[in-house]
Amino acid sequence: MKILILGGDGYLGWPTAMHFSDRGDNVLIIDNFVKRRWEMEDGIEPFLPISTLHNRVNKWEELTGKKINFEIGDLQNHRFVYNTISNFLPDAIVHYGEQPSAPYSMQSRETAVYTQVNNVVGTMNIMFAIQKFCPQTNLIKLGTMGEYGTPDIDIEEGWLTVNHNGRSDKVMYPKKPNSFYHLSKVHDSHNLEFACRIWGLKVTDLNQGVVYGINTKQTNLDPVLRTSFHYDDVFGTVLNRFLVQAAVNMPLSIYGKGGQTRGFLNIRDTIACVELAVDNPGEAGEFRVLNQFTEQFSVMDLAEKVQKTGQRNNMKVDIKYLENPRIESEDHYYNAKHKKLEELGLKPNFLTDDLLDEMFVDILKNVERVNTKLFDPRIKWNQG
Ligand code: USQ
Repeated sequence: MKILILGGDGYLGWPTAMHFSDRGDNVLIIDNFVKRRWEMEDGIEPFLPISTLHNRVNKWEELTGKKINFEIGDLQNHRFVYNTISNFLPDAIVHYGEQPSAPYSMQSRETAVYTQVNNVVGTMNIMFAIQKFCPQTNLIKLGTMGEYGTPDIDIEEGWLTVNHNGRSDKVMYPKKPNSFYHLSKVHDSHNLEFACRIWGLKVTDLNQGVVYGINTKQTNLDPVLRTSFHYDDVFGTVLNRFLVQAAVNMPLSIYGKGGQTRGFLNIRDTIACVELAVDNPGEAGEFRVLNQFTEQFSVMDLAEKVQKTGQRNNMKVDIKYLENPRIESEDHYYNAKHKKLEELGLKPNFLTDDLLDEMFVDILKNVERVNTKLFDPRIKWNQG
């Protein structure tokens, strides 16, 4: 298959590109390296140094004999998007090419507007290019579980049947997200659902939970192939941050009461889910939504798991309750459905003690790389 990976230089995009190349697909990456620029803006570095994309694809070819091609360009530039898609005519497009951080989007008016313009316009350019040049293409769009927020009722997979005044209809599940970033994905979902209805596009929206993990089968092959693992306050996700904090004997930074509950998944399962969506496309005209996570935990559950991981490795781990920099519920009902990917064949990698130990030991090996100044949350939701 011809597979186009948007955002193929990123934390998830690069391992996904190698995975499809490994199984023999013809992979083309698009990236504009802007994530590397955002890191510089906020004085952030990934845990371990990341090679240039040129070096990564060269190393990949040297080790496997397989070629990953890439085009450098911005999805906001529709001419670039049209040229690349009309030349490559992909069978599937995997779209990770967005600004992915809630804190980044909440820094200022500029970063909020930038996040929404970048994410919404990029996705619209892709939609229009598919409609114009390859309407059969299977678009797999990375959405987020955060689109739903934390409603006081069960979360369904994308759609909800509503009975109202004696009549019934299937509507998109109501959205109440917690950041301008999460809102950008809500806007994408609405635009894509409309494109399915009017043009008959084939779109799968993967509403992904919080991803953790450092390695995949392919990133383990060579240090040049590793992916960018973050523990900072802007791009680091909660479990990744806690494991790094524990490794340097710093207290775990629980925001507020720690009752915030989310869906979580291993980076290896991200790739498995995307593969299932590529290999099992939806119908033309169908806006298919799959909730992509394997287990739900509260922040406090994770802190306790990391404390125990420390104990197993002879380290004492403390907890610190910080004033929550975000505006979010800290104690709430949460029950999100996530059956459809398992029905397609997903075999989850659960968060076992062995998996926690493996990540923790990997971090301990390079503990001198950690910049402890990057733990404190600098961005506040109410700063305006
Ligand atoms: N949190 C802490 N302490 C920390 C960091 C985070 O208590 O040191 C809390 C946050 O307040 C929040 C929860 O942990 O309640 C999750 O925060 P996060 O930073 O791990 O994840 P989030 O901002 O929700 O965003 C991440 C990814 C985003 C993806 C989303 C999936 O950055 O790209 O869309 O997870 S989801 O959360 O399901 O919307």
